[in-house]
Amino acid sequence: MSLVVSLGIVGSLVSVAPLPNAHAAETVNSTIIVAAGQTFDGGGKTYVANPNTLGDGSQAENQKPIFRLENGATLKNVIIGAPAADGVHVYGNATIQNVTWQDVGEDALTLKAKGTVNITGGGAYKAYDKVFQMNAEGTINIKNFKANDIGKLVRQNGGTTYKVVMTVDNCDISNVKDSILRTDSSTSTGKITNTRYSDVPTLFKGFASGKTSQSGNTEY
Ligand code: DGU
Ligand code: CA
Ligand code: CA
Repeated sequence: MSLVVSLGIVGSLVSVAPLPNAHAAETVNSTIIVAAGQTFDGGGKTYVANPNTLGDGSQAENQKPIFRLENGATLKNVIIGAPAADGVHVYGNATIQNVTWQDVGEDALTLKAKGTVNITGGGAYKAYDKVFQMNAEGTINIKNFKANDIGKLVRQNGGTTYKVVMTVDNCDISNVKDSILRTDSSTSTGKITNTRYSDVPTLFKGFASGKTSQSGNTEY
């Protein structure tokens, strides 16, 4: 009798006042724009694309991003789940802090206009091809980042000759199909320091001689 009564109380509490689910993902129907100089702090929440409006996260080109960062914007404490569509697009400088792509879509982040992108913390997983795509000149600094099961960590858009500076520091990169940093430009530079890596065919691909440097790395 008392068991039935207490279960009844629990049942009515749950139905009247359900606890908010901190782990519920938010489905993004149209790209979230972070205005110039502004910060978007996701507070650890997971965001996924509506596959009908942004893209299904396959290798099909021309999908839309979940986030669009204008010059000087910051994106922090965000988990991007599946489908991830075309991830994050950056127009100019950006700061990316503690952003994790659980299952990279077409790619994870694209530089669309000249700038410097500083990425610290977070990680990227299950990228069939590219994680960070550089479609404009600039710099990408990746620090304290983890990547596993990826094609390439950074790719300068194929066949382009502008200069991209790519640095990787204190990262953990594993199960890579192609390379960590790849360019076709003779002026671009790549630097990998203090990084652990495993199952990586080559650290650098396509760089001119003298344009790469590495130190303090450990293969495991
Ligand atoms: O040649 O430029 O994959 O931004 C093809 C395209 C291609 C880009 C890139 C991207 O490299 O669309 O996703
Ligand atoms: Ca692409
Ligand atoms: Ca893309």
